[in-house]
Amino acid sequence: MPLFFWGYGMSEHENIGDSRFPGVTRRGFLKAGSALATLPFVLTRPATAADNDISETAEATAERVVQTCSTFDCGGKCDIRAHVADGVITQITTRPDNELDPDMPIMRACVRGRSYRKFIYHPDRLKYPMKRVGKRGEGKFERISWDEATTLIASNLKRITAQYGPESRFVHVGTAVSGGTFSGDKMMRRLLNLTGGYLESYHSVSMGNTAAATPYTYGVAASGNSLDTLMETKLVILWGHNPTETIFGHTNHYFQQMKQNGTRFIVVDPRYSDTVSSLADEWIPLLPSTDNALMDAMMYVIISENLHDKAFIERYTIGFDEASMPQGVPANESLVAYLMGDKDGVVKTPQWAEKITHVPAQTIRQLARDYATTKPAALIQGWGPQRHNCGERTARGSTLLATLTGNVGVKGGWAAGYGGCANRKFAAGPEMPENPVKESISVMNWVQAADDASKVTQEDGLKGRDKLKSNIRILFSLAGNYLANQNPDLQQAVKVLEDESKIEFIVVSDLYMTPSARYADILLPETSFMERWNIGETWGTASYLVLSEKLIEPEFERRSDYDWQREVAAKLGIEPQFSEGRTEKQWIEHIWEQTRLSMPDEHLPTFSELQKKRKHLFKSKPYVAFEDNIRDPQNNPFPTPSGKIEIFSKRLYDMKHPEIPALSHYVPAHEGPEDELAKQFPLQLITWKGKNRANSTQYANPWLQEVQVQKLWINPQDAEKRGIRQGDIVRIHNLRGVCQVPAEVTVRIMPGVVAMQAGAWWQPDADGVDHGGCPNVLSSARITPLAKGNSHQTMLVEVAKYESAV
Ligand SMILES: Nc1nc2c(c(=O)[nH]1)N[C@H]1C(S)=C(S)[C@@H](COP(=O)(O)OP(=O)(O)OC[C@H]3O[C@@H](n4cnc5c(=O)[nH]c(N)nc54)[C@H](O)[C@@H]3O)O[C@H]1N2
Ligand SMILES: Nc1nc2c(c(=O)[nH]1)N[C@H]1C(S)=C(S)[C@@H](COP(=O)(O)OP(=O)(O)OC[C@H]3O[C@@H](n4cnc5c(=O)[nH]c(N)nc54)[C@H](O)[C@@H]3O)O[C@H]1N2
Ligand code: SF4
Ligand SMILES: [Mo]
Repeated sequence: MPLFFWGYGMSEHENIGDSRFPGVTRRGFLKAGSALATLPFVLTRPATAADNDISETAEATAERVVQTCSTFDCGGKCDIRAHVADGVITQITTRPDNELDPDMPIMRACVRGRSYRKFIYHPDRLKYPMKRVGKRGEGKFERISWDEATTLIASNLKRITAQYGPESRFVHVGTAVSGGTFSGDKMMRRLLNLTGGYLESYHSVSMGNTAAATPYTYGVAASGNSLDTLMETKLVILWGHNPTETIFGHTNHYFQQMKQNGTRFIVVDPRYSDTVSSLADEWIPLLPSTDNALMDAMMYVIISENLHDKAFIERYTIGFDEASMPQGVPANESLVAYLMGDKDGVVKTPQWAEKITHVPAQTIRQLARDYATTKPAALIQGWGPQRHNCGERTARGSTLLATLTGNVGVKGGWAAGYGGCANRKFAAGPEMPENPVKESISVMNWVQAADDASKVTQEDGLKGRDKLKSNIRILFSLAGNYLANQNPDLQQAVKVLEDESKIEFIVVSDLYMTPSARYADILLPETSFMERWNIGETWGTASYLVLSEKLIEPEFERRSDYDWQREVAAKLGIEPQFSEGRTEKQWIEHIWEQTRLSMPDEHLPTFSELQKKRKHLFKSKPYVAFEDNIRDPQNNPFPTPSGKIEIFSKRLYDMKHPEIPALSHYVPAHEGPEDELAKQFPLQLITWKGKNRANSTQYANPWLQEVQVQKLWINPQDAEKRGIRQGDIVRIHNLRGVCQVPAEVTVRIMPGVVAMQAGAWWQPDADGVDHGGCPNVLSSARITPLAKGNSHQTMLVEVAKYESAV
């Protein structure tokens, strides 16, 4: 059994959701946190109805088996079958093997889906609304009534808006409900827009760097095909992509078939991921953040061996060589000039790249040849490589490779860049009144905007104004753990959160007492997706909608965000405009009807038909991004300034920023292997999204804790140098923080790199040492230069043995 710190070491009897909560002090909690070995807090839960033998329950009552889905941001919208009897979920299964549905990709429940029941029925779930009684962050709360909670929210909204203006109101990242079309997070924005607006934020921490960079090549971001077009593809290069764990719509449905059909898969990743073990014919590890050096050398090989697609380049692109450069650019700025070292004297050979990436020159040469000579071939980049401070360059670099080899706009190829499919269809959402506040910040600016808004500049990401009008004074974090867990550089964030004179009022809704929930002033116990109505939407390249039905009644005083928001709206005198008289279910029916009307050709079922059918698959023809632009460029120019694919981007060139080169070529990353800081902190730490949680959601699910324990992956060479053996407790540190976890000494990670799964809960002891293995104690809040986005993955650390394995 893995060690398990449920709710910071509180036993279930001390469940913080209960008014009997004894007020575990920070000191008490910290002691509990460091008393790991004494094991007083391992979860032992008496059996409840939900744990009953399933077959017995099913026999005893008329069991209903309902296809449904979670609305998590987990990459999938799988075929979940909830077994419901007597108002209780008794079992979760998935599409049975004998149920044939030729139209629907097979989406079997992953291990997280199989564990939903434990997530929903766990005794540590929050039960009652609570208000903070200790210092902010201390974790002391007391139970209050819903009337008091909504009165406090309404009165603070009024007071803070009157004092600081609507610009002081902020709704935070909260992705646990973003897989559904309706959420408390969206409805909060609606409520705020009806009462003066709020400070909007932009940038997706998931793939915002890619989304910002891709249009500089193609004019638009979405550049993925539907995956059915890849069935004949002979070679797929998965570049920092791990869909065996991250799911990505119905990717695995197709990849598994392709594998059986003989498609060759190569994976470029510093880690031997589950995708490498399940799909790859070849694994190419490279040092994190050096992807562009590998790409540059591949382009050098392709061009110097005359393997590039000359006709394609000539017809559709600018910037390849000096003859195809835009006006007003001096000599030696083209791709060929860069690769041949015409300006800097450095020829971008495989030997050059080997030193930077640690990929052997011969492997680079072979990879380049394989990619350029297999027609068509698909280079598909995941989002791990772009969650770096060089992420925009990495994302655009892969588009140049796709272009050189003529893999853009062709069936079986892939344009790289942002791989979301442009013909994907969405459900409508709740109607959103216009936000009267016109300025917006990058999500990366929120700590600064809370600390001292006068310091947030346009260079940092401020839009619509040259200065913010107000600090963030009231913050809603609904279904997120982005105050003190998933956000980078936790220590600087919590310093601002702990200062109660900065953000004056923080409302959090969650199912659990997460590290972020501890910073709430008002903490609200939301219903789970099984206790609400919704419509689930797929990711990226998949395209279908699934009804997420309310299957069970909420227990205790749990309420959906929408439900309490109606009460707040009433106290602000705007309930009729806010709700338009609809219950949650009526909103879902309304949204479904709007979706149906907006796509008459799709023949969507009516809502009552949907309740029987459960899902709707959009039957689109196979879709290849940019096919029209390639077939008939005269009439369908690329939406770039030149109308062509821009290998060289004059728009980037004109920014005159050393980290935004016009060719998106290799530039050493801050805190990459070439940084001076590497002398002090010689290991690169990366994180990955593992199979047993969706970000931090379900972190504390005991079934999922058994699947995988939070550990630091370290190569035997690096471990040996530090006297670290399998299972030893190690401390990972840099100037921002210290984490303490067991070591997994494994060749699954390359030398020079260590890795930890993202999403573990932050559990600091009295000295601030994190015992949870939350990598954001160590990650950096540095903003990417073009997107003004996140770089969670770029960090240098040192690792030291702390205790021997027992
Ligand atoms: N099981 C599971 N699935 C999930 C999620 C989850 O938490 N758990 N989260 C969902 C969410 S919100 C998102 S945004 C997506 C994210 O999906 P991704 O961003 O694609 O997932 P990651 O695991 O962060 O990164 C993918 C791979 O990139 C590798 N990598 C890291 N740095 C580099 C680098 O510098 N170069 C290269 N070549 N590779 C690198 C990592 O080792 C990892 O194997 O996944 C979704 N799916
Ligand atoms: N180090 C590192 N950090 C990362 C990343 C990384 O790769 N590495 N990835 C980043 C990415 S891509 C993302 S998307 C973010 C995700 O960061 P967040 O958006 O904060 O997502 P979660 O961590 O899943 O937190 C969601 C919270 O919502 C709660 N929840 C679940 N269901 C419900 C519900 O129905 N109602 C309510 N009210 N709450 C609910 C869960 O218990 C959980 O505490 O993390 C980012 N952080
Ligand atoms: S957690 Fe996500 S990927 Fe797993 S079964 Fe549920 S919907 Fe599918
Ligand atoms: Mo994400």
